Amino acid sequence: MPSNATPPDSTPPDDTPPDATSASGASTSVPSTERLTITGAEVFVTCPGRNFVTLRIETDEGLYGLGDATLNGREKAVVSYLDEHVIPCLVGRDASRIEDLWYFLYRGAYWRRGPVTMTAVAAVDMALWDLKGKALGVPVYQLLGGASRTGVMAYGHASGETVDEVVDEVGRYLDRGYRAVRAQSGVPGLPSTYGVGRGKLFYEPAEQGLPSEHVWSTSKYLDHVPTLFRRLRDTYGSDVHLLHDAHHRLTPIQAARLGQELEPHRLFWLEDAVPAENQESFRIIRQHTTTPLAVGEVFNTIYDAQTLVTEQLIDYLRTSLLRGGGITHMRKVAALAELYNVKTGFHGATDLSPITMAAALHFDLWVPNFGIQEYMRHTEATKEVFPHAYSFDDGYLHPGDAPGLGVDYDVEKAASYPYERAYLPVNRLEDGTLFHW
Ligand code: GCO
Ligand code: MG
Repeated sequence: MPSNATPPDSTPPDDTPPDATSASGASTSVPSTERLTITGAEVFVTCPGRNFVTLRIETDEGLYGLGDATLNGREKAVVSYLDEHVIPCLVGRDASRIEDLWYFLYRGAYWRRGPVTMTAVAAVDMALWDLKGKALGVPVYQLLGGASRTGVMAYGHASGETVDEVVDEVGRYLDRGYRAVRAQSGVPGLPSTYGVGRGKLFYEPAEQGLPSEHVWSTSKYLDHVPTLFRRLRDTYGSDVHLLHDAHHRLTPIQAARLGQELEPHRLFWLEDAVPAENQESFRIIRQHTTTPLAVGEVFNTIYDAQTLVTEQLIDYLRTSLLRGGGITHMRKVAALAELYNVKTGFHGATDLSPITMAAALHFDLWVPNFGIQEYMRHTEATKEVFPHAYSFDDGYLHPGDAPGLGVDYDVEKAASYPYERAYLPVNRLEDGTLFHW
């Protein structure tokens, strides 16, 4: 398009729906379903304990929508993608055409998929759903089809250096009403390992400065994990849902062995047993164990999960709205998964901002094949920057009934927490070989 041309939908199209008042014949306060023209958009970065990237899309009606654009350890890549390549194309377009804009950004880029692109697409998509909810005066879960349940079951993170510490920590989660807890412990003989938190209630793996290096031994880990879950079942019985994350560190046959050894302890799921670039590896695991399998927090599109879902190789799909292109794409992924008895289990680590958490909770409350929602609490400073309507009560989350996503962004407070470079750690085997983190 020549630079002086207007975007194709910048003038009211011929098929503009009649306004709600004249269509119904009533003189009402029915909210507008008409065109919402995007007048501008801004990207904000803040670090209230960790970095978050936020997209705010403004419209001619004075309404704005918010989207999360945080990609842990690669934040500035998404900022630049949005500022340089997405926002200039949004101005003048109709914010109410969510599906059309999704395809404009996905197909229109030619270079599809990948975490940077899909995080940016997700940020726009969340902001557009937020805007549509605000324009119509309803919470987003009502736009999706309404509530399918009264609350969203959440799991928290219990961790500790030793089994005793983890057992105590799981107890603290149960005291707070949680029905489901993920348990991770230090491994004897290893100085540090994935998932062992530095703070209570939240675990923040990214560290300021350049990437730290950890040491890993799969054999030490495999020998240790069954002990942890035996102790947890002995202590708390069979009612609590227990989860575990292997963080992509096993081979299929190692995962098969771990799954078998954990069967007596009846996990809710074993997560990220193997790196899932190769979806076929799950066939091997599946042939050997009935321990339920979850994967997908690093997936970006339906194609990353296609074999896993259609061959029923997994039980839960972890792809969050933030990585999977927003609500528009993930509802298609969830619909495919439903056909094959695969449930959702959205990633909900602290590196997803409260905007993603809010969007996830609207989706979770509606989606028929909901499984569970990960919930790591954000710091108090983060909650001040992102005031939100969602709440936790007795093990369940609820998105609240504010119009749109029900989350805001306090620009002034955010500005007092400037960006700080941070990276996720890397992992090496005991002989120095670079491994999966
Ligand atoms: C989880 C994840 C996280 C990731 C983190 C990376 O299951 O919550 O594995 O802990 O490591 O989101 O940024
Ligand atoms: Mg994980």
